[in-house]
Amino acid sequence: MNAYKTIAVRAANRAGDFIAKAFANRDRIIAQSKGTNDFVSNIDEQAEQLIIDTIHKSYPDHAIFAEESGHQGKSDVEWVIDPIDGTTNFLRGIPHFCVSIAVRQKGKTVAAVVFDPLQDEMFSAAKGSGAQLNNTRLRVSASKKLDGAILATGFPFREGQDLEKYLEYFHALYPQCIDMRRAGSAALDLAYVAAGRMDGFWEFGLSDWDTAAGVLIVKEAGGMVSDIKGNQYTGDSSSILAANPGVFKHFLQTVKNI
Ligand code: 2AM
Ligand code: CA
Ligand code: CA
Ligand code: CA
Repeated sequence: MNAYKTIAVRAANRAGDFIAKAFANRDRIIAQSKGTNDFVSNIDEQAEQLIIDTIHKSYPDHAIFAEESGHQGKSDVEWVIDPIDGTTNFLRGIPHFCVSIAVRQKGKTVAAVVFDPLQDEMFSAAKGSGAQLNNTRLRVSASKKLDGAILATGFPFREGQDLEKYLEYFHALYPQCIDMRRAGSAALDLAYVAAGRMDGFWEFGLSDWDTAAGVLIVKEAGGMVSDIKGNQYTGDSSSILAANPGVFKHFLQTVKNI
């Protein structure tokens, strides 16, 4: 196994166990607001530190870019960490959240894990070696059209986001597909596209740490990723589309005039 992926899996397991215990013992969770509709808890912060400690034990010189503590160190290798993706679910007692960790070498993602500790599902990928769920190889769904597709999405809950624009896309897409799901964890949405549970995923306004791991897992499972107009996706893009190749093509055709 890719050495970085081994450490990412170890860090995600450690943090995931800690988060799952806290989820079961709800009384030790202290939530704080970071801004409008944006929450963090002591568990996010402690899980992030566990992940960073685990990485630094094997790679003391590697750089870190983590949601709650920001940038740390300078190196060709950078670990992009979202300790709990789906904090709103976590705080509400909704059992749908994950740990997301990506490893970048000179700016290219080479290893990734998305771990759902309650389902004990470890989605992972190493560049050029495919994607797995636990020990099983992953493949995106085979559906060729939007007709028959289920798409995951996220609503524009962030301050300053354009709800009308989002609804224009929704109006164009919704009648074409079976249904949409809004589950509240972008990293798991991407992992589910990789696993063929969803045929595609689209959202506006995500951050690098939300998508860094999931994007590699989708690509290594045979999926395609771009921004919502079909331009190359980077961690700074203001929108994301990830889907199997057939749905990807039809999605872009459907929204091209918006
Ligand atoms: P987070 O839990 O790490 O903050 C989905 O829309 C994404 O947005 C999630 O991956 C989640 O990441 C983030 N998010 C932040 N606040 C949210 C909210 N109020 N509702 C839904 N998602 C939220
Ligand atoms: Ca957050
Ligand atoms: Ca997140
Ligand atoms: Ca988070």
